Amino acid sequence: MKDVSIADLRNVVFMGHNGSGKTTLAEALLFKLGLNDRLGKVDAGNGMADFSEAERKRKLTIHAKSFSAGWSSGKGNRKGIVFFDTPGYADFFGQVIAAASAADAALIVVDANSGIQVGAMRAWKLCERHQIPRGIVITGLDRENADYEKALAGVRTAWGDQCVPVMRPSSDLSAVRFLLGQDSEDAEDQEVLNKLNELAAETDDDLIEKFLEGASLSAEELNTGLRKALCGGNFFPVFCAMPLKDVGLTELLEALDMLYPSPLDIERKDEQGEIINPASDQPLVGSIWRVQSDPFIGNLAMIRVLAGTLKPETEVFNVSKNQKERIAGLLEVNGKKQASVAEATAGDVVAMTKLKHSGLCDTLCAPGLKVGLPPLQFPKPVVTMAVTAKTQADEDKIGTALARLIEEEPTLKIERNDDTGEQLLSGMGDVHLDVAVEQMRTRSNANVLLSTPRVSYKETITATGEGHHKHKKQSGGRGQYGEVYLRVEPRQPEDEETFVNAIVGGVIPGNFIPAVQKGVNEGLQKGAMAGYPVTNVKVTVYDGSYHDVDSSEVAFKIAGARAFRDAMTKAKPVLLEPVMTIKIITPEQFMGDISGDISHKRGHIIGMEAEDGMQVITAEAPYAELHAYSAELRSMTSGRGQFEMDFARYDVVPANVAQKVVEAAAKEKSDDE
Ligand SMILES: Nc1nc2c(ncn2[C@@H]2O[C@H](COP(=O)(O)OP(=O)(O)OP(=O)(O)O)[C@@H](O)[C@H]2O)c(=O)[nH]1
Ligand SMILES: [Mg+2]
Repeated sequence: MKDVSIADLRNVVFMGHNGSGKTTLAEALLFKLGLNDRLGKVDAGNGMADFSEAERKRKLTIHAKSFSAGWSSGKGNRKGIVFFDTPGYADFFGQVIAAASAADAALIVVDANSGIQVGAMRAWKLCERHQIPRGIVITGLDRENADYEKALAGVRTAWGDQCVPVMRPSSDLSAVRFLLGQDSEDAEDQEVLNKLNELAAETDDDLIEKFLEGASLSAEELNTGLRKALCGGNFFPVFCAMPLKDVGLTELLEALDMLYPSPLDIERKDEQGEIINPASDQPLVGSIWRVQSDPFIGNLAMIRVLAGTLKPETEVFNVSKNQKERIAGLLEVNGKKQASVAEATAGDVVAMTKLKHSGLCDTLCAPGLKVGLPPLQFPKPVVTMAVTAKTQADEDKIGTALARLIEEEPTLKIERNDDTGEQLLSGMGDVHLDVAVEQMRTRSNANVLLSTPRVSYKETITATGEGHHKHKKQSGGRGQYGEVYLRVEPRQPEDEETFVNAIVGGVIPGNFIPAVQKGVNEGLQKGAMAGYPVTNVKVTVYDGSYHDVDSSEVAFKIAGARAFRDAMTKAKPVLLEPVMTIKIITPEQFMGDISGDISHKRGHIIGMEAEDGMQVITAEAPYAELHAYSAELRSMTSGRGQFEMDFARYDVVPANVAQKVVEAAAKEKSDDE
């Protein structure tokens, strides 16, 4: 950052529950830091952070964004801060994961009215998993029914007494006090300061001796020690602020400067476990954490610089794509505001324009260097919908529009189901998919609809069946004649062919056999029960007859198709459905409801085990019953349960359920006619 040395830069990601006040805090800081000339409000839709149409309409954050600003504390060097506002809504957690990968530390926003909610717990877990140093800020002290002490107690109960309140609100809520570096006679303050001394001392053998001897640490020792403790995950400062009233913001900036790590304090390693030296004179390493489409300049690739110096109009190496890449311009992006920058160093987040080959999560390096970074793990999509075009013109646009969405969103997936012919879009929840479709509409003018995907049922048989058809028409002119006898039976593993020609003595001449097979194939593609593809069947043609003049390929094809249909109906056909393996992670208290619901869904539990204080349930259930599972599990567990599902196998559909599917297919067919 311009005029700011790396040691004076702080790079912090805001995380927390939906509606806890992250964007409100971000807006207040933007105003405080002079990036905005007024205080933007989420509810008024006039902020710099939630600026997209979709965000303003819903009054929530959908995309993670970074902001960069320099500031002066009045004493010492100029300081810099990069902060990320992230979504709290569970559907957009992929954005949080990406932003967290680009930050050095996290600030978990807890609202003083609601206390810790599931979104904050999810954020905490993410930080734990990635060893991200973190603190907590309790905001919303001015909200109705806000209770700072209760919120603080909740934080300490959930995350331990290493969560230390380094700030306190005054009793009339007109100010907050940052305890460090201040003298206080207050007993509670003394207790906190003593704890801070202890935590700092514990990071160093000499200091711990000093501490045990009763000597107090110097300000310098305390700072260094606390920052070390924070980086080591042994100290989580608790701050407080009232962003809407401009209370606590300066104190928060100063506290982050004092306690939070600079990019030089974070030991980042590459895939080989080698430490990446962040200094600006080292070779460049950076990673693209977000791709944002800009209506005027095309895609902006947001890079977090980890080491070295990035400059415009230079060549770099994209390690992930194994390809050279040319950087055109470098921009500092703050909401809609963009400004060119001359260079970026460790800790900075800037946007690169006009990249040809690079995309989300790619690693860029100095030419000649091949540093690989550990790949990010994103959750698998849990909701799938079919995407259909309203018109043919829309149809043509869909492919490109979908491909662009996928480039930007790590947790969206597209896939074509060859069995049903549907284009499927999967994401983390209904809102996620709605937003995606909205984006397609506004950006590409593609008018698309989402619908419940069809279940790819299949048909098969459970017995052997014999079928016969004689196709004979002799009304004037040349007639048609072909007769086929065939047998269907469940295919065995050792069967090599689906279609076996067992005709002897030429009762069906060899040149008509391919026509018979064509007829059979038609029947295999559209089964006799409900028109679904037929699987696991072996067909043997063993008898028939022909006519010297009237037999034709068409006649034998018709005879083949009808004989096959006849045989299928006699072979005890059944419907098959996809069955999924589901892995559900939930607090223990919801286990009963979840397992009851699974059996209600024709599923069953395969296993249960405890992991990290949560229960992990493995179950199987038919895909047809799981379409709304994401929303159902959320409501069953107040948002605390999560799940993943994978295709397991095809299973026979019970007769009563199959009958409904057959009826629905028949109805659809008659509607079509
Ligand atoms: N009184 C008061 N209201 C607040 C405060 N912080 C946030 N709010 C209100 O709470 C609501 C949600 O605030 P946001 O800042 O959008 O919350 P968020 O954490 O960004 O929410 P998501 O982006 O959806 O995760 C808005 O109506 C804010 O005006 C606060 O400190 N005091
Ligand atoms: Mg927000």
